Amino acid sequence: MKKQAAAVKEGSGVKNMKQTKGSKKAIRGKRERYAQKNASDRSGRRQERKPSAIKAQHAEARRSRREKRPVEYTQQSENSQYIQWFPGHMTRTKRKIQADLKLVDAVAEIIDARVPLSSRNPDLTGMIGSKPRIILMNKCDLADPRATKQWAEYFRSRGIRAIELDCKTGAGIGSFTSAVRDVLSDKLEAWRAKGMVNRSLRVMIVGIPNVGKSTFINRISKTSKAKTEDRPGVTRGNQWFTLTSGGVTVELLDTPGVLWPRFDDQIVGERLAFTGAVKDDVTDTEQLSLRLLEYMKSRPTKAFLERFSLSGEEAESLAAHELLEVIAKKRGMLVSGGEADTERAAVMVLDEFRAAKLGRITLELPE
Ligand SMILES: Nc1nc2c(ncn2[C@@H]2O[C@H](COP(=O)(O)OP(=O)(O)OP(=O)(O)O)[C@@H](O)[C@H]2O)c(=O)[nH]1
Ligand SMILES: [Mg+2]
Repeated sequence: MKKQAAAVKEGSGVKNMKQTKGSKKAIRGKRERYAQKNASDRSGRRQERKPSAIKAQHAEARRSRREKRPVEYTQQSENSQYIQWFPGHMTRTKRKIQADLKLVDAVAEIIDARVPLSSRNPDLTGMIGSKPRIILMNKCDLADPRATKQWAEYFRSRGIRAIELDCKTGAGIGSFTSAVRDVLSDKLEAWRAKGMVNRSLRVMIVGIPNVGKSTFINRISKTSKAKTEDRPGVTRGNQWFTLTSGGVTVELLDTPGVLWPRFDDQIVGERLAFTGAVKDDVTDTEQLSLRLLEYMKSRPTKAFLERFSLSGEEAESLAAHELLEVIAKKRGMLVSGGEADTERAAVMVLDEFRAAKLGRITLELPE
């Protein structure tokens, strides 16, 4: 009886007397948690949580449940593949570019506005060295306009002259000649001092494959002499074009697109395959499209959901391969037996992404 009274006084009650050794440990843990919860602040007062704070916490929990936070697209997944494309003609092109650099006054590097970092060839940067250079951010019509502004600012803040370009409509083309004159201002001054007026400016156009180098040259020189096609590896040799703008003659050297022997970061190779800079034959199109769907699932655009008649929940909850099957069926792409034709659907998903039918998407942002 005395023992019982003592136990009650301690606050652990009769129940405590019946506990086994193991559950005593559990009770100690419970006590510690209780003590922590009621911990005093330095002034010795118990820290009490205000009802408003509790309310806010509950509201936040409700919001996060409702929001369905996007699943992060990760560097690697079971759908990732090793991507590499560096055929022999690219090695020859690199040599030719290096040899022809002495013929030009400046270099215009064309990059893809959807992947402004991944589409910069690190080897070209090394080769060009200190030659005056401008960057032409092409295919802006396919990229997210807000992201393009951020990238333009990114280059500007690094002292690099960058022009936002859309060779489909010609937007931005008008700034090219003045940008070239800007980066060559010292040279132009020196020429003027020597009496060398009316000298033409020579600019080499470089960049990765399929980024729009030849299309840009055709647009600005108002010709269709440079061969263009929607596949990488079209231009096979260096070729000169001439244009006159504002009384200045500019000679442009078109060059074949070059990649580099190994993508250190496989995500770079993947992005270049998404945007069509890497030949489709060297990738597994279905796997590539699954990776693209993994990306789209984590950041679904309105256009993506609408085009494939998907709900946000559907896009989020289905695995990429299930999503591809659903898309194939919704588009009536079936093989005999009524199964989804995922091969055809994969090509269609990539094509629609490349044509910005799934939205104007920029795959990378400045840090
Ligand atoms: N939407 C869009 N498409 C473009 C733009 N510029 C070029 N293209 C398209 O991109 C594709 C490739 O263009 P090309 O000019 O052949 O590219 P390239 O850089 O010369 O390619 P290679 O010679 O293979 O290195 C073509 O289908 C063009 O019509 C642009 O600003 N917007
Ligand atoms: Mg070309």
